[in-house]
Amino acid sequence: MTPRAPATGAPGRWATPVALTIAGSDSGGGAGIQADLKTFQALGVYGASVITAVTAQNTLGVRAVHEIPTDVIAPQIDAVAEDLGVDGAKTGMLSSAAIVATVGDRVRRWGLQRVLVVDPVMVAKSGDRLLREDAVQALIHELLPLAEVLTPNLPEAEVLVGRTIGTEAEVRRAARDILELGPRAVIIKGGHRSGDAVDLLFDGNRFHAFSARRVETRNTHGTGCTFSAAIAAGLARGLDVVEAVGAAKAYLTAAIERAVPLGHGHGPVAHDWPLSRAPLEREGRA
Ligand code: PXL
Repeated sequence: MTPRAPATGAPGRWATPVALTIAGSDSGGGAGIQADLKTFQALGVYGASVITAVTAQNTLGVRAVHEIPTDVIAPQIDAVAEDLGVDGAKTGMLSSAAIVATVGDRVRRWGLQRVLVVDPVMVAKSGDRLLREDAVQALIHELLPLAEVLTPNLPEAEVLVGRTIGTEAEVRRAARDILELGPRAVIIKGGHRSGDAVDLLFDGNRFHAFSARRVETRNTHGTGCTFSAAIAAGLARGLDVVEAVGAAKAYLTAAIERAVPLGHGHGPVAHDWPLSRAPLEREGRA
């Protein structure tokens, strides 16, 4: 089929901006595609989804992974871009080098670079691998240069720069080095460090620190997915990167604070808090 007009960056085309997630399915509903769609809904953008892999998973871990064939991934992206258009997008679990290459090809074909958030997902909270070892170089060379914003956590940033990162100065040096790999901005997340959760954004000119009080909780499954989806939602609404990251941080922090126990492992965050005050009211805290 011949594609119709390329479809990005046309705010106002529909009454609701369209955000697209290209990611893996989490049957437990707390991470991946499911977290992304809940985040899009909560933040008032229309959510579309391209599934790259199906995981059999709950709050305790991943039991099985089925990669979707690339000849079913590319048409999913084409179908959404051609008809709905894409005002903001994110990538999450990409699993293999072939999937990374397919997604990179489609991002270029549809000109999604200016609205693309790349979450360099490598390992799940449970420790299970979500990106094959031999796909890391593909991610670095084929997808990072296409990203408007890259959102590594500390272990992912360490893989990208090939050394350990401990001090604040090392985080800043890593951000500079990661920008050399091609993304227009990088935000190194502070969730894996101690003390306040400080995320550091570098856009080539300035550093911006986004700080939130650390919430002591087990319910952190899907936080990375939720954060990158919230940034994509902000870009879809026409926010610039600094505004989108600030809004995403506020949304995620409140969602972590409002999480209620669900499952026997790392529970999900409360994606729906802007739509429902129920969790706080149940606890008599609202
Ligand atoms: O948070 C990374 C991630 C991404 N995608 C899927 C996941 C997870 C973490 O569990 O399950 C499908």
